[in-house]
Amino acid sequence: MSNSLENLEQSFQDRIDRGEKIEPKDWMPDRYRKTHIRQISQHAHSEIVGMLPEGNWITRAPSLRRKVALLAKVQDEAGHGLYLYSATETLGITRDELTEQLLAGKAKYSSIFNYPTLSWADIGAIGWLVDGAAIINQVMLTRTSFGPYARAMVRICKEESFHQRQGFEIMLTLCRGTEAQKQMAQYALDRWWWPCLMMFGPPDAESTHTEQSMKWKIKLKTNDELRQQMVDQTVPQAELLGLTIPDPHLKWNESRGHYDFGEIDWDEFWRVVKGNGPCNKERLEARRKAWEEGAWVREAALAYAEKEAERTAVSAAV
Ligand code: BYC
Repeated sequence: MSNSLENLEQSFQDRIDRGEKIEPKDWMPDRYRKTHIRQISQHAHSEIVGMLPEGNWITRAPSLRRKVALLAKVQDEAGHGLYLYSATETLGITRDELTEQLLAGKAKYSSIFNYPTLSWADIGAIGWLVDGAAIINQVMLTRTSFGPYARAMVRICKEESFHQRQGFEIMLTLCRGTEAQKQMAQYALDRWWWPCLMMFGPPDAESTHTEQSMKWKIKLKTNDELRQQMVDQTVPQAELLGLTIPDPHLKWNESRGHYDFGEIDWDEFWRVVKGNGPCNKERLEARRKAWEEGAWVREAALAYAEKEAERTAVSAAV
């Protein structure tokens, strides 16, 4: 490495160590840029693909109130995707390129959205657990070192916190309802619990990016630390609901001050990440269809923008 590049990298690291935010026009190491394009775009794709499992229940929500709340939640996810695509674009890649990467299977999105939503209780479980996990991860990201990402996360976290409450309230209503409703809630917890713990990513020892991302303060906590926080936070909530977490090894550990929990099936996680989960093909197909059917909207918006630019140029010349 040349001396001047070494100096640049050192002063970049010094800025991070001082807690300064990095902005799009600042000098940054190529790997920092690429890591952010990867992570923020994967995050954006997760928000957009994440609309599908819940969207599946909008027409079947059990009441008008539930329908309005679910509709608002799913629209929020679309908004989150848009802020995050915009934050990624500040790093010199276009939204079209990002979408092409997703549709070609080159970019990932969260494993959790490859599971089906089989009953109304799944909508409660997603809000309670999936958004619960998302908040734990994303509160950390409000203090991440890249300015546009950190700022987008502040607003996203506020909305996620409403999402989690609406999910928990659905679960509470079901658990206080009939025996069949409570069973439906339990069955949803049984199916979503382990995939939610997988959302935090592979164990630290197998996480390829954690060490570098911690140095750059992209991540402020490791995958395992956040996963533990999720377990510790959720156990009392499940107790309040009167539901049983499907883990016979779950036990409070006095000396650690945390819950111990059972082994995660990492083979299942990698199967899902590599495209072989229960709904991977269906999810990508839905995105492909939306992209193709939306082509005319993108073309029309572009034509309109060109006309507007011409009009502005003409009136400026007069
Ligand atoms: N699913 O070195 P690691 C939401 C990949 S959306 C799939 O630990 P990193 C919501 C990882 O990409 C929730 N892949 O990676 C929306 C890497 O592969 P590549 C999404 C995963 O990046 C709607 C490899 O495994 N949240 O909140 O340091 C409704 C090694 O992993 C997963 C975000 O995206 C996974 N679960 O840490 C409701 C938050 N985990 O890229 C809710 C932002 C890992 O080298 N992202 N992989 O091919 C992050 O914080 C980090 O990217 C992660 C992973 C903690 C997820």
